[in-house]
Amino acid sequence: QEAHAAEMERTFIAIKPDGVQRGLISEIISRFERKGFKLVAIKIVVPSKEFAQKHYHDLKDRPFFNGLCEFLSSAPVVAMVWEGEGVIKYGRKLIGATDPQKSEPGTIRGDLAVVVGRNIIHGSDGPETAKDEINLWFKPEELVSYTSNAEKWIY
Ligand code: 3AN
Repeated sequence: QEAHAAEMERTFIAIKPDGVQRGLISEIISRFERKGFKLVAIKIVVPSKEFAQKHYHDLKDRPFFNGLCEFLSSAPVVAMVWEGEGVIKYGRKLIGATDPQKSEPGTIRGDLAVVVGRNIIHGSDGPETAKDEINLWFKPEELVSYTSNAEKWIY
């Protein structure tokens, strides 16, 4: 039985300034799309430093916190919400380990990034952070619910 769209799991994914400037937007979107996840919200924004601090509030005591927030707010970020069964955990799998030196080949960071401070993408790390991050970055009306009926568009 098909799960109702409103009950489907959702996660927040962001392509950070380095990913955007390196021209990796389509590459990253395509990996989530081909896996079978569904894009339900997307926008390109330059977050303020205060906004970046809110987004990374869990890391406020880490030595790299300030540099990280400076970086996230320095240039456009592609903010997205992806939907699908297991998308939070599997999204992290597609992304790979935080340190690109340790992420496996075949993952986004493993294939496309080199250093931890410039690891091109963010993904929520659990159901609670997913909910918080989606609410921080998007208004409810910016998220869509739809059933894709691919057959309908084949003539
Ligand atoms: P992830 O993004 O894999 O969830 P977190 O939440 O531990 O990892 O870290 C958030 C971000 O902070 C990372 N994506 C990375 O950009 C940055 N970061 C993490 N560890 C370091 C570090 N040791 N030095 C510099 N930046 C770091």
